[in-house]
Amino acid sequence: MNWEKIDAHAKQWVKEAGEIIRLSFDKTLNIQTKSNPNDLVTNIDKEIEQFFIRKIKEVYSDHKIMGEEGFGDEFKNPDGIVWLIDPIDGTMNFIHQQRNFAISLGIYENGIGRIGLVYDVVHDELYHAIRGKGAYMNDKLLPPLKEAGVKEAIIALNATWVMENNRIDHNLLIPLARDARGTRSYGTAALEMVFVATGRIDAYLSMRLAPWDFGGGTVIVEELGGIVTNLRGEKLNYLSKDSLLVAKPGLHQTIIRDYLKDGKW
Ligand code: 2AM
Ligand code: CA
Ligand code: CA
Ligand code: CA
Repeated sequence: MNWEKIDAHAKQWVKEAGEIIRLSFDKTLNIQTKSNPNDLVTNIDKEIEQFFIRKIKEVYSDHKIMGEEGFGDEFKNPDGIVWLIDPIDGTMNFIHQQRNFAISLGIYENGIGRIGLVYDVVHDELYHAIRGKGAYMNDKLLPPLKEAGVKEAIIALNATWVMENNRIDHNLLIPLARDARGTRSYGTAALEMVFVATGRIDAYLSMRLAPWDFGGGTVIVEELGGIVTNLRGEKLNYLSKDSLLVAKPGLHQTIIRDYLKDGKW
């Protein structure tokens, strides 16, 4: 497989999609809700997903596509080449702030991540990796991640997970939030993953994400020696929703062993 060629196409399309999103800032958005009143989608999310599908099908008609907004293909097995597309990760930020959102693309072969791209459209920062070929921010090679401990760590998580709720053992997250040097919440899983890759933060966790949220970021973080699992410490399956823990080496094992081990995640 010529991953460099696929990667070059993906890069070009992500940049073009970013330009469409930047131009949309001057236009009126059409905003709809999905599963609940805080689960939002706009005409631009849908337009960008359809843009990618059109481009991919033109050149790679045998590749399969899974996109958040549902314009991709229906399939149940990971065989062949699969593109995981989140046209806008951080839609609420896109709507309210016109920043702190990203395009995320993950390209998988038989369930194994080969290419990851996360594009911070507003800052024109493209995070990108081909498995085994290094991870980059724009054209700058990123250094491997160093080990870290909880007391020196900035950990990104959403405040709602630390509040009482019926889904998870929120009590277990309170000591983690307390022991960390600091906590942050950016509201965009894809960017929070690449912030771990660049060392801007040390770990990110979420209770429930989908393949299009973590597909691209995983390839980038793993290329640098970071660890990506669910909150039980198990490898993710790239066609299923799951919880997520992304962290520097050492820190990942510590968080699982000292904080999350007894949770029902
Ligand atoms: P999205 O913006 O593409 O929907 C927000 O904390 C992060 O969680 C974003 O990366 C967001 O992706 C993701 N997310 C996953 N499922 C969500 C949902 N049902 N509602 C809102 N955000 C969700
Ligand atoms: Ca969404
Ligand atoms: Ca998302
Ligand atoms: Ca999205």
